[in-house]
Order: sequence, then structure tokens, then C-alpha cells
Amino acid sequence: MADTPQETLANLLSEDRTFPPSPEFTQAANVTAAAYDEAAADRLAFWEAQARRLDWSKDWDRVLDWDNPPFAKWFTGGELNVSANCLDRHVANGLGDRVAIHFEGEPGDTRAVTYAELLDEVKRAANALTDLGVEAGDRVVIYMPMIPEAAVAMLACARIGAPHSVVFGGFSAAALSSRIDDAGAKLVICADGGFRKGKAFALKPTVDEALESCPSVEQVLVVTRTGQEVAWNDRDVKWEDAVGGASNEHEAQPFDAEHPLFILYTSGTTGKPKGILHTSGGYLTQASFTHHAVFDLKPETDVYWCTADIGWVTGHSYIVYGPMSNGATQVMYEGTPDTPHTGRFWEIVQKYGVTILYTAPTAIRTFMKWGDDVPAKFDLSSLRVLGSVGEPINPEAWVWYREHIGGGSTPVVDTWWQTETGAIMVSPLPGVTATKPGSAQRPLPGISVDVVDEQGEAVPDGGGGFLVIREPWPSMLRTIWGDDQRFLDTYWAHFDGMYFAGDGAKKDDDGDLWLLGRVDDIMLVSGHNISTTEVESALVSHETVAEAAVVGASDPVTGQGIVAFVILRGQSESSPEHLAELRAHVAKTLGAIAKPRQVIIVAELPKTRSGKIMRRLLRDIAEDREIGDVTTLADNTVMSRIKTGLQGGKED
Ligand code: 6R9
Repeated sequence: MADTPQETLANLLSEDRTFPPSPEFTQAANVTAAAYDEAAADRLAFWEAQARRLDWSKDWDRVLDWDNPPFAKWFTGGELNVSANCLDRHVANGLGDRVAIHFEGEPGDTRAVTYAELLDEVKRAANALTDLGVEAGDRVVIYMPMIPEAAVAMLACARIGAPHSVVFGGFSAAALSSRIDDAGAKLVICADGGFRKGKAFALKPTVDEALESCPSVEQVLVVTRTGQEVAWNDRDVKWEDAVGGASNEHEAQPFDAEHPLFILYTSGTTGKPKGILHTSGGYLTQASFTHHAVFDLKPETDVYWCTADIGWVTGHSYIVYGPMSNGATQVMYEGTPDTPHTGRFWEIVQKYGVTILYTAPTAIRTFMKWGDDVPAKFDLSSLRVLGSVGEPINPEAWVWYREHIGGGSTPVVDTWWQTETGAIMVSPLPGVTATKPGSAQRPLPGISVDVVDEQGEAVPDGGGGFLVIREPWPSMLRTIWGDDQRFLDTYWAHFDGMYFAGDGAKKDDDGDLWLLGRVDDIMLVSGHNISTTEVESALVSHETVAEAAVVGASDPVTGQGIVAFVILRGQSESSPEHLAELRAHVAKTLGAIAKPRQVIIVAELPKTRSGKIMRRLLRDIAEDREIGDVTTLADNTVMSRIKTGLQGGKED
């Protein structure tokens, strides 16, 4: 670990607001406090009971094979079909007419797809894939906008045992081809394009360009979404012909619990992307259980909406596999939150009576910036659980979310997990936990997460350090595709016998967990390790600040100086007095050690498509360097706009 801090993380921020669930919520909750005790008494028996949520064609012999750590096998000897668990069994139980997906296209087109219709389409797609020569074990790359066919493609792959690798519809030809190549994919499923920010964007030309250097791909299956003109090659097949013309009879075959289900590439900050491999039985068990427990899903009455893209792990686990294994009715939205107006999300919540909403802190902070009056125009009273994922949620944003979206009464669950963990690991349980703004709080039942120091010793309450996972969990990554050594080096080499997540964290005085950002981002100021998250949260707690990103820039005196990039709420201009006030506000909230050397007002921040701030690029600006690799940015022109629009104040 090149950037390993030499001392434990300073614990600066304190929070004493708590929000217990209402007695009515607790009474009706899917999971009670007893789950923690059951799991603590016998962790494997607990997971075995959760695996019974699914239909298995053949029972397992062993719950966990950990004979060759860190290569885990869960439910060994067991067999199941993931797609049959998400579809066939619901239809067989008489739920075929239940809406699985309320699709809302960005241009305003809508479709309601029932479980029976979804199953019909997935069976046709499975037959079409088989006709195209795809067999169990073959890899299929999916490059699609947020349309129901993306879920159909994933479930059809799962049905025939062909691992899918979904690549974000926003990625470039180079990013796409390196992922296709690494997976050795045989088929690509894409769309002509999709709709975003009021315009049709093209996907097919990017696939054509990517395939110039991908010899493994034999065919391309193309869904028509926008109807735009596309070049047509010999290898291209129209989805409407192949799937539309295929039989809707298809008997799902069982696969081994450890059969690969999907590969999902995480960009990482450096080096080539890592293909995170997930398998079937353990993954589906934890995705299904956590969706049931953390969101308290009542499939008969709830309308669930996860706003993530399907190309992100959140879309895999909490749009496709978790919700569908639970028979949920959900909303799927194709576009952006400000098209055609900034109230689009709330209009959708009102229209469908959404009861459970799962979104990202970056979106919440953007809504704060747009103003309280936007959501106030809509009826959001159907909402009963709110979730957050992707980054630490600042206490201020958490409270705003509960107040202005949740009517001041809904539980807010801050869910920590990773592509690698496959499913939620740390989160409040909405009917059990008294929630605390900004804290992900406790590992879920059956999950063993801790915070340790340099030596791998657990830190006491009130201390900070590195987030680790002590025991294997069902939806854990099995390896990095094609690179076991990198799997060992990246996650298992830092602390003996523990998985290292790469995140910094602290335990507060109650033992609740606070995520403090990636350890690579932690700043070392005058001998103190300070987390970017705490300084950002302090800035966001100032009434004029909507969003902040903080980096440590080399400083001849202090080692690193804190440089803050700030987006203001409803104003774009600042003054020297205002900048001084922001710096003083941080010093007052966290102590003088955390006072930023410099505050720079910006209109936007560099983010990945899943909304994570790319601090590495801001560090380049703060240190006046050439800006590094921007290929995973959602909008790769943002850096030049930030550079040309700099407005800031510096300590003399
Ligand atoms: C699901 C997902 C994983 C990284 C993770 C951490 C950050 C995610 C968070 C959070 C604080 C939360 N992260 N959820 N940090 N609080 N609730 O985001 O997967 O894209 O692989 O990112 O995201 O740094 O290590 P992925």
C-alpha cells in the first residue's frame, strides 16, 4: 500500500442525532433484532436458512467450503437456475399478472411488463442466444441503455449459464473493447442507442469501433430503441428478428451453485480494469435476503425504485437479481433527473406511488442544490423507505433526504458495499436500527466487518483505521477473472486472513461504523491522517454549500495541505469573506487541523458514471499538474471547464 497512513485516522466529526423507527414500522418489519442473535449464534446456519428463500433443484452438501482460502465455495453440490428463481417460480405461484417493471423512457414512452411477459421474453431470448451458438460458460457482453431488454438480456444469459459482462452504456470504444477482450466474449448484445438529456445517443457505432480489435466476438445482437440509422455488418443480428422469432418454450436447466453468473469490471484508479467474478447460489442468496431485509420489501404492495444504471453493480443486485428473486414490482427509468425538468424523479414517484427509493448521495446533493421547492410540488407521501449507496452520505444530505423526500418520517438506510462484495454488507435495518445521519452503522446479520489498525488489530470505539471483512460471505467475489494472483494481492495481502476493502472507516463511541472514503484519498496533514469525507461533510453542513470535494495537495510546510472544491447552493459567486467563512466553518466543526488551505468554487465536479467523485483528477489541479487519465469520467470535458473557471481564496 503505497499511500498507507502511518497512524490511525483522526476521528473529527461527531453526530448525536438519532431517529428510531416508528412502532408501526417495527411491528410490520420483515426482519427483527432477533436476526442478529441468530446469525451470531450460528453464522452458517443463518445463511443456510436464507438460501431457503430460493428454489433449488438439488440441495447442497456443504454450506461453505473454505478449505482453500480465500477461494470460497458456497452451497457446494447445490444446483439452481437463477433466472427460474427470478421469474418462473413467481409465474408458477400465480403471480404472472403482477407488474415486474414499470418502464419510463426518457421521452415519456411507458411500458408495464408483467412477470408472465418478462418470462416469455426471457425464454425467447434464451432460445435466440442458443440459436446463435452461445453455450453454458460462454461470455456475453451487454452494452445497453436502461431499457427492459437490458434486464431480459441478463436473465436470458443467466438462464442458459452464459456469464454476462455488462458494460456501462456511457463507456468509450476503448473501454468496451478492453472489457470484451479480457472476458473473451463471444457475443455482444447492444441497442442502436438510447435517450439521455433530451437527445438520442448512439451505442452501435461504439460497438463497431470496439470490435475492430476484438477477434473473439462472432455476432452482435442489436435491440432497436431509438430507430436511428446504424451501419449494418454481416455479424449483426436484429434482436426483434432473433428474439421475436424464437420459441417461447424453454425449460431452465439447473446449474451448480458455483457456476459463474457474471463478470463486472471495476475501473479502479489505476491499471487495467478488474473483472470481478460472481457465481450463482451464494450471490443470489445474499442479494435476495438483503433486498428483503434492508428495504423491508412487501412484494404485494410495494413499488420499488432503484435509480442506478444497470451497468453498475447496484443495477445488477438491486434492479435485477435481488428485487426479481423477491417478486418485486419496480420502476425502471431510462434518463436523467433533470430531463425535461428538475422535478422528473418526484413526478415519477408520484405517478407510480413509489414506496421504496434507492439512490446515490451525489443525486441527493444535486437535489439539494436545485432547491427544496422542487420536490415540494409533488405528492411523495407514498414513500416509506429511502436508501443511499455509492459514497459516504454527509449528515446534512441525509437529513435533507429524510425531511424533503421522506416527509420527515421515513427510515433512511445508508448501505455500504462494493462490486466485490456483490450485495449490501453494512446498513441499518429499517425496522430495528435507530438511524444516525451519515453512518452506515452495523454489519448486517451474518456479516463480519471490522475496523483495524496498521497491524490488523481491531480499533476501539472512537478509533479509525481500515475497513476489513473477517469472515467469508455468500455473495463475495470468487476471483478476478483470469487473474487469481491479482485477486490475492489486491484484497488479501494487506491483513492476515482478512479481506481489505480499500476504504477507511471509524467506529464512533456507540460502535457504529462511519465510512471515510478510499484510503488512497486520505490526507496526511502535519502528522495527522484526515479523511476527505469528514472535511467534505463539514463543508456541506454550511448553509451555502451544496457539494464539496476535498483533496490533499503537497505542501512544503504541513506535508499535505487541504484543498476544497466547492459547489454552492443556488448561487455561483463567492467573495473573499465568504471563502474565509467556509474555511473557518470547517475549523470550528472539526478543529483547526482540518482547516482547508484553500477553497475553490466550481460549478461541477469530475464524477464517474456511478456518481463517485474522482479526487485524483482534482489533486492534479490542486498540485498544478497535467491532468491524468479521464476515460472513466461521465463527462470528460468537465476538467477543462473546472480549470478555466477557477475562483478561489488562499491563505496568505
Ligand atoms: C455499491 C458500490 C464501492 C466503493 C466502496 C466505497 C464506496 C459505496 C458506500 C460507500 C460510503 C456507502 N461506497 N457505498 N462509501 N458509504 N454507503 O458503490 O460499488 O461501485 O464497487 O464502489 O464505493 O468506497 O469501496 P462500487
